Amino acid sequence: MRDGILSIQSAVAYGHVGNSAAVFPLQRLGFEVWPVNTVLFSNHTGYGAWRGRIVGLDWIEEIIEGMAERGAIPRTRAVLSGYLGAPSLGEEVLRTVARVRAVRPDMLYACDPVMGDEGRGFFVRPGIPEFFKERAVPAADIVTPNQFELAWLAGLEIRSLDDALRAAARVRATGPGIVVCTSLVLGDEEELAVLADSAEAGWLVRTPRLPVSLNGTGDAFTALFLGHWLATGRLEATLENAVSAMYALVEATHRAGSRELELVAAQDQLVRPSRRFTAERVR
Ligand code: PXL
Repeated sequence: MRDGILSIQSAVAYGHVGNSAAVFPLQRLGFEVWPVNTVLFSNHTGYGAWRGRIVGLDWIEEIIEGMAERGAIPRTRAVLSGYLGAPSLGEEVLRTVARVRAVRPDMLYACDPVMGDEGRGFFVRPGIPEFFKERAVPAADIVTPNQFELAWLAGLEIRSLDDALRAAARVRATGPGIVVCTSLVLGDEEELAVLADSAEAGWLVRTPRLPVSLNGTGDAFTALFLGHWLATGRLEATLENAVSAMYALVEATHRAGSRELELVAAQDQLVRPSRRFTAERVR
């Protein structure tokens, strides 16, 4: 088997969030993915009702230990994490990252610091925001906060592109080489911007803002960004590819009137999006 991406996230049977939104796009891009599921729910929590259970930490540890016994640790090229139910699960993710990094210093940890968003504020358990800021983000290579999360991580208000660049630089100074702000609204309410910032340069892509509210978009985006970064190693191309694929996916979902990301129906768009958005250099 090829080297893989270890993706530690929720799973749902019906619909697409967490690993159920991240695994298929990575596979469709040609990556071997090793999902470790942290919850097994019927559906995402956006429905207001769901059934299923949280996977206990000891069970997750067992799965990772069993993978280690199969030799998976030195063959892990990246670890991907998203929504975390509890800081103790986060610590297990970081133990795993440290274990891989010790034998494979070129590994990448892509961390989506899921904490909240602009309209709703924080929606995670107490201790999770502090865990991300103090523990996970400094250990990560790539972080993908939305505007609300970036502002909180940096301790800055974000009202302009300059604010976002300042915030991204401040977060980069704590550890991660790449900070991606996934949902910037800069003046024009009809437009959504995505910023990818590294020590070398900052790139911005703007797309129309579609009138939808979907669960799992952040999970799919971080997966696509990680995949394209692993494939190209070029920030500009990675941002353009990930945003173009994501736009096509959300557009297809909107057109279908679906409440769940149309990952399967729009799978060719993940690889070859029909509309390409180009990045402008902003730093
Ligand atoms: O998209 C983040 C996410 C992760 N896990 C579960 C969710 C959601 C979003 O709805 O319901 C279980």
